[in-house]
Amino acid sequence: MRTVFTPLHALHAPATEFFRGERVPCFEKVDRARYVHEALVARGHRVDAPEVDSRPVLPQVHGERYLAFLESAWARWLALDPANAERQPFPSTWPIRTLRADREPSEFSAQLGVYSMDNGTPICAGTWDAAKAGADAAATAARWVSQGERAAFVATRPPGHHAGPDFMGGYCFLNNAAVAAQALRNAGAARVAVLDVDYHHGNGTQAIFYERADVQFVSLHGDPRTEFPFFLGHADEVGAGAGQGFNLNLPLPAGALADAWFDALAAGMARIRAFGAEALVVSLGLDTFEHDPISKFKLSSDDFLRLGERVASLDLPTVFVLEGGYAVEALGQNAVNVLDGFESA
Ligand code: OKP
Ligand code: ZN
Repeated sequence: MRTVFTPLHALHAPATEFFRGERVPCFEKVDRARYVHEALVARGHRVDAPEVDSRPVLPQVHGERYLAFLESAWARWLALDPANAERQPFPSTWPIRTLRADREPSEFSAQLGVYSMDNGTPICAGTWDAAKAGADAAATAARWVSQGERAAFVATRPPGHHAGPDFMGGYCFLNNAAVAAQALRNAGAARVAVLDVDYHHGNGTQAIFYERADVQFVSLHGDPRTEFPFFLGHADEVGAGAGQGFNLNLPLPAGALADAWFDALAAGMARIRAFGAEALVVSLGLDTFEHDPISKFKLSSDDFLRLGERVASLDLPTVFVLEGGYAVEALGQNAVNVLDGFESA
C-alpha cells in the first residue's frame, strides 16, 4: 500500500502528561511512529514524504482563530518568560458553565484553556510543525486516493480525532482524518464516510461534521460513561440539522471482547453501505489491542488482519489515518496487519 510518513512528527515531543495527579512520561511518544515506519518498510510497503500543503483545507475543518492560536502558541509562551523554553504550558482556567466563553482573554494560559478540552494535551516547541506535517500527510493520501490509488495509509502522529473545530484535546491538535475527508470531498467525492475504530470516541471528528450530510461519521469505542472523552460518544448522538441521521455511535462496555467488537463493526459498515459513500477514511486507532496500557478492549494482532479484510469488503477508495495505540512495540505490526489484511481481500 502507498503510505505517507515524515520524520517531522518527532518535533512533537512533550515530556510529560498528568496521570493520577502526577506527571508521567507521555504515552503518545515519538517511538510510536518509528515503530510504524519500521514495520512498513520491513513488510515492503512504499513510503513517501507528504507532497500536498493542507493549508487550504485546514480552515474548512478548524476555525481560523484556533489555527492562529495553535501556530503562535509556543512563541507566545516563550514571550512570557525565556525560561519557559524548558517548561510545558498548561491551561490556567477553562471557560465552563456560567463563565463567558464569548469574551476571549488576552492572557496566554487563559486562552490555552479556551482552546483545550482536557489537561492531557501538552504542547512543545515543535508541536505546530509536527501537527501541520501530519495534516499535510493526510491531504497527500487523500490526493493519491482521489487520483486512483485503491488505498493509502497516513503514518502520522500526533493523532487527530479528538481535535475539534476550535479545540485541542486527547493528544490531538489538527484533525488529520477530517482533513483527509474534506480533501476527498474537495476532489469530487460526493459522500465521504469516516469510520473511527480507535478505542476512544472521535469527539473532534464528530463535532466537525455533526451538521453536515456530506460526511458521515461512524464510531466504535469504549462507552463514554467510563472512558475518555467522557462527554461525547453516546448512542443518541445522531447528527443535527442537515446532518441528522449521518452520525452513528456504537459504544461498547470497557472489557468488550473481539466478537462483540466485530459485530459492532458489521453494524457500522452496513450504515456506511446504506449511506452510499464514494470514499472512506478510517481513523485507525490500534489501542483496541489487548495489551494496550490505557484501553480495555481485547483485540489480538490477528484481529487486525481481520479488520483490514472487513474494511476492504466495503470496496471503497480508502485513506487509513493512524490515531491511537500505546503498546508501542506491537504498534507497527498491528498497523501493518490492517493494511495487509485489506490488501489480501
Ligand atoms: C487519544 B487517542 C491519562 C489521560 C488519558 C486521554 C486519552 C487520549 C487518547 N493521563 N488521556 O484517542 O488514542
Ligand atoms: Zn484512542
